[in-house]
Amino acid sequence: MELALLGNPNTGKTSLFNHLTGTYEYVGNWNGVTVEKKIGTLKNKKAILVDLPGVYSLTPISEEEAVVTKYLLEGKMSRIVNIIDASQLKRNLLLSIQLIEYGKPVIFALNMIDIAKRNGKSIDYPLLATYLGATTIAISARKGNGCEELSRASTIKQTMENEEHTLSIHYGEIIEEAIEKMTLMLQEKTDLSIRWLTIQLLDGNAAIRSFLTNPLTKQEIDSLINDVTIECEKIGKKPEQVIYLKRREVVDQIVQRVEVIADKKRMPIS
Ligand code: GDP
Ligand code: K
Ligand code: MG
Repeated sequence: MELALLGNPNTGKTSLFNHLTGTYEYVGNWNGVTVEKKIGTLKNKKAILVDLPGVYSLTPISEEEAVVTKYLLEGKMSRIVNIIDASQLKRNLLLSIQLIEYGKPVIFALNMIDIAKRNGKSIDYPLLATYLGATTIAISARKGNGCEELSRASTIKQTMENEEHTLSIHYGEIIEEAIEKMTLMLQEKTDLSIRWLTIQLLDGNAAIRSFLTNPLTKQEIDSLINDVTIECEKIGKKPEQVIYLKRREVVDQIVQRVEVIADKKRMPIS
C-alpha cells in the first residue's frame, strides 16, 4: 500500500516522515525538476510513505505544485496523510479541501499544537474531525507523539475505506453548472474523481489540462471555461476567484467553530 504525505511547507512533514519511517531512500528528483523525491517504509511495514513537496495549493505555478498535481494524476496512492499546522489552520485547510475533493481517503495529522497554544489558541480537534469527515489525529512531529496512532490509523483497512468525507463544497450556481457540463465532456478513462478534475480545470490548473488526451475534449473544455469566465465577469470575478472565495468562506466558518481563543475570555466587554 502506498501512502502520500502532503501538506503546506514548514508544517513538519520531514519530521513526521522520519518518525513514521525507519529507513528511507532518496529516489532521485521528481520528474524534470530539482525537487527531491523521498520514499520510506512505515515502521509497522504495512505501507510505503511518499514524501511530497510542501504546497499551498494544487494550481501549478511553482515546480512543487506541478509535482504534487502530477503525482495525484498518477493516482497510485491508496490514501493521503495530510499534515496540518494547527497554528495556521485557515491557510492549511484550503489545501485540505482540495485533497478531500480528490476523493481518496484522507487522514489528517494535526501538528504544531504547541505553537497554536502559545498563540493562545486551542483546537477542538474532535469537532474538526467531524467537519472534515475523517480521522484527525493530534501529533507532535518534532517529538514523535501520536505517530504510532497515525501509522495504525493510516494502515487500518476498514475504518478508512468506509469513511465518507462529509466536507463537500457547493461552489454556487455558475461553477456547479459548469462542473455538470464539464463532467459530460470528460470522456477520459480514469479512476480519478471527475468532480475533482473539473474543479481543478475551472480553477485554472494547467497540469490537469495537459492530462487530457483528446484534443476535441480540450477544445470543448476551453470554450466552456470561456463561457464561465464571461458569466463570472458579470459579478466582477474570475472563475478561480469564485472558487477561492467559496473555499475561504467554508474554511472561515470551520475555523471559527473549532478554534477556541483563550484570550477572548479575558477580554473586557466594552
Ligand atoms: P517541512 O518543511 O514540512 O518538512 O517541516 P520540517 O519537518 O522540516 O519542520 C519545520 C520546523 O518545524 C523544524 O524546525 C521542526 O523541528 C519544527 N517542528 C516540527 N513539528 C513541530 C511541532 O509540533 N512543534 C514545533 N514547535 N515545532 C515543530
Ligand atoms: K523546511
Ligand atoms: Mg521537508
